[in-house]
Amino acid sequence: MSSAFVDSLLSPIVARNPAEPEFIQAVREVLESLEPVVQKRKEIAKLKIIERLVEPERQLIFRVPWVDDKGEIRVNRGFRVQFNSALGPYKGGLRLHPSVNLGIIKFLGFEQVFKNALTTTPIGGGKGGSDFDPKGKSDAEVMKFCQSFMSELFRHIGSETDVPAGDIGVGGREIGYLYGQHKRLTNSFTGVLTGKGLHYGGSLARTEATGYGLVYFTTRMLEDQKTDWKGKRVVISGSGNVAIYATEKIQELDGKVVALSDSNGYILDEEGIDLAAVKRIKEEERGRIKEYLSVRPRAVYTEGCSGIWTIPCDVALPCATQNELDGKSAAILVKNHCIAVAEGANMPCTPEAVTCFQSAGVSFGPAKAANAGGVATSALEMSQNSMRLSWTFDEVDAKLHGIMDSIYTQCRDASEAYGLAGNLVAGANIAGFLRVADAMIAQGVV
Ligand code: NDP
Ligand code: 2IT
Repeated sequence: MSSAFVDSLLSPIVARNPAEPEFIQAVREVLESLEPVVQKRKEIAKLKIIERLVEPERQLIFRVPWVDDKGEIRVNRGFRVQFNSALGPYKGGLRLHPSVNLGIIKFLGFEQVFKNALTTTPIGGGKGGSDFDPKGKSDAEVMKFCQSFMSELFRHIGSETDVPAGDIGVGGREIGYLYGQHKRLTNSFTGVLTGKGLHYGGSLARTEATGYGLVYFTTRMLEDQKTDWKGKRVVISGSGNVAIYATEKIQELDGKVVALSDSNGYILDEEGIDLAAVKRIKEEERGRIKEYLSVRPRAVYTEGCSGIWTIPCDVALPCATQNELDGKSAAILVKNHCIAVAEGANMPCTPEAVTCFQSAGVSFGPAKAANAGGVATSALEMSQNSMRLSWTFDEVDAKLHGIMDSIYTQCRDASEAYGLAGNLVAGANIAGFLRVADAMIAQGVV
């Protein structure tokens, strides 16, 4: 969808940010939702809110040298993009994956600004990471990388400044190593990272939060169609943190998850996924999803990951990575009578896929709303750290559930208020934008 409004705002952004297709894709999607808002609120154009919002407040790129187990020196590139602090300290994960570059971190940081606003917790948006590939690395190598990465990053972050967390390739182990190095360098024990271990300041339910939150959000989408998870056949891509805990919650709600994947291929288990086996393979052994066949020989493994969307299902939850579900896959899901798609990953559906779902009347939950449970619970971890108190699992889970309900309501109400009822993409973009824009307006030209 192109319009004079989008084109005029986007062309200088494209010119200024060459070779960053994912960043441009994320910006374009938001701009496509904002025309009615800018028409109604004249000060937004006058105060150049959009022009300011698309320019990160600060972008850091740094060398990360480390020594591997063979004594070879390796050099990676580290990033932290501090995108917007209108609502609070920069907040967002660190991604360790060979595909990481500045454009990827900027798209993630940009999305994070709106997502964090939707949580209504006091956090701004940022993102970081490195092109380091944790696959096949020893524990010692991962630790050395994390220590080197933090040896530069520590100058730029702080519990009131910028609070990183996990993302692809960064879980409890990496957060532990990063935290230890930060503590050593600053001589302070502070809530500078979230996703920490429970014995040193982490929050109960943070591990589960993104997956559980995704399911709470999707429950509301299903309720709008007067249905629930009971007996629903569900396909989930990925088999990492988000995919595993989405599966766990769906099984608790009597849905049937039949497929999971990793970057090599996918498994289909018509009996329903044995989650204990997946957790052992993925969380403990750091193995490949293919190994699931040794536990469930009747399951089927297929090489290549995009084929997972050809499996007939009622609900599809892409939980692996950006642009993993394209227009062709979306058309197959529609043909197979899928009724709801919600994004656990960040921007996993291409624009063509989103258009395909929306025009076919498939309920579609966009990432910045549907996967906000992780960062929302990170904000709850920050609160607990500040209070020096720990809430129980049930307390955190109840707050998470309340936040996901509120995000759904905000998206629905904003879409209705701007004449776009049912379009949760527009609703999320508008509701998130207005929160950030109002804070930016109040704070002047900074
Ligand atoms: P993990 O590292 O735990 O798991 C990532 C999963 O996605 C793995 O199964 C991985 O397979 C697969 N994957 C990664 N890259 C690709 C690729 N290029 N092609 C195919 N599969 C791929 O990460 P998370 O579960 O934490 O993150 C998954 C998604 O959710 C990301 O988009 C992330 O940004 C988003 N997200 C995460 C949150 C969190 O709290 N963790 C919060 C909100 C969103 P393999 O092992 O083969 O690489
Ligand atoms: O994409 C995301 O929202 C995350 N990776 C979680 C960020 C966080 O700060 O918990």
